[in-house]
Amino acid sequence: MQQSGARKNKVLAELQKLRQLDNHYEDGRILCSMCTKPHPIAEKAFRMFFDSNLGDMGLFPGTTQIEKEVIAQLGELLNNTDATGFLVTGGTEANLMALLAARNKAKVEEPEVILPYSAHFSFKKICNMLKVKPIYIPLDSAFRMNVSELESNINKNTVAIVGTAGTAELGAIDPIKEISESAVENDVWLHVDAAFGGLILPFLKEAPLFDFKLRGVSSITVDPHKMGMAAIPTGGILFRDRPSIELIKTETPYLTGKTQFTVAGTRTGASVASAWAVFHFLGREGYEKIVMNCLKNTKTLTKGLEKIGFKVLCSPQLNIVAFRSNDTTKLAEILGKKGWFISYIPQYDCIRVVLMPHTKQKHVADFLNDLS
Ligand code: 0PR
Repeated sequence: MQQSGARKNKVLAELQKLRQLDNHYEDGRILCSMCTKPHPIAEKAFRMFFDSNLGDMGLFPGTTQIEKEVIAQLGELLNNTDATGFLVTGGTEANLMALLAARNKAKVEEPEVILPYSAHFSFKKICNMLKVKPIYIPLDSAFRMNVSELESNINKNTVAIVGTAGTAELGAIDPIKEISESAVENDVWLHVDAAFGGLILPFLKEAPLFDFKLRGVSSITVDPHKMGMAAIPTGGILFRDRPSIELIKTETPYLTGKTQFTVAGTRTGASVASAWAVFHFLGREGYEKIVMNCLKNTKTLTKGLEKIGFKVLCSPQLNIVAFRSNDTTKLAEILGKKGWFISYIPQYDCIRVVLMPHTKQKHVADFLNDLS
């Protein structure tokens, strides 16, 4: 650090220069992200609450109430008005809290978690941190957990089963209904990772069951900073009921809040306010429009790719398209050189494109044009 401070304008100008090195969602070139440009009202709300800290809740009763209201709205969307939970840094922290609760509940010496091969890589970190052994289940031809292999892997050490509603790679939705039946039968915690799909599926006319309507679902990850258009970082974890959060409680006697449940201690209230603002501003109708638009762009891209002759891996259930060519790595390299940010997924030898709200019709047309 330099000895004496610099002038405000100089500091800001230097930051601006560095900011210009970043890529911007508005350019329409970012097709590899599950985050997007937060809604303008999210930015305003974020600024209003930028110094509020949910780590010391008693100091910020207004922000505390906002968090409760956002959780209540998410609970309602996910068919459980009794749900309880928190807004955290993202899907990783949300998944961590769910598995921590499940592990603490089960109290077994050699804990195992059952998850499909398609589970997000955050579970690798989590299993490492929590010392839980991952048991991976193969996928079916639609890249969903092959439930016929589930039962035989459940044993006395199983602390949780994880299903995904919208996988990061292909947007596939595991058969949560069937998984839930197994979870109920075997009395095992079922965590649904709907970090991405959780703010899409409730706005579709026809969607597979994936939420608390299913009796076996104990917890759900749903991230407002993905399709919710809230500020980064805003993840969400919801538990079916109040006793579940007692499993992850830490006493914090000298703080105004007296207890914490989240992994993070100091925790921004700005995220919470940003989610509240977008939820209220858009309402269900606003989200429905955004989701429909993303799905329309998904359809345009899928059709365009097939017309050119690319193989689309599976019919997209969400706004994610995965495709391959004869030489997909080479194609990914060429697209990169042309300035497109796409993901190459080695596991499936495919290119993944996520059609987020910042991707407009024109960008899809430009992308197809370059591909053809
Ligand atoms: N669960 C699922 C199903 C996810 O898709 C993700 C992230 C997570 C959990 C973890 O969430 P956090 O990253 O919020 O902790 N999915 C994206 C991915 O890994 C995250 C992402 C976002 C990647 C923006 C790139 C990017 O530019 O693909």
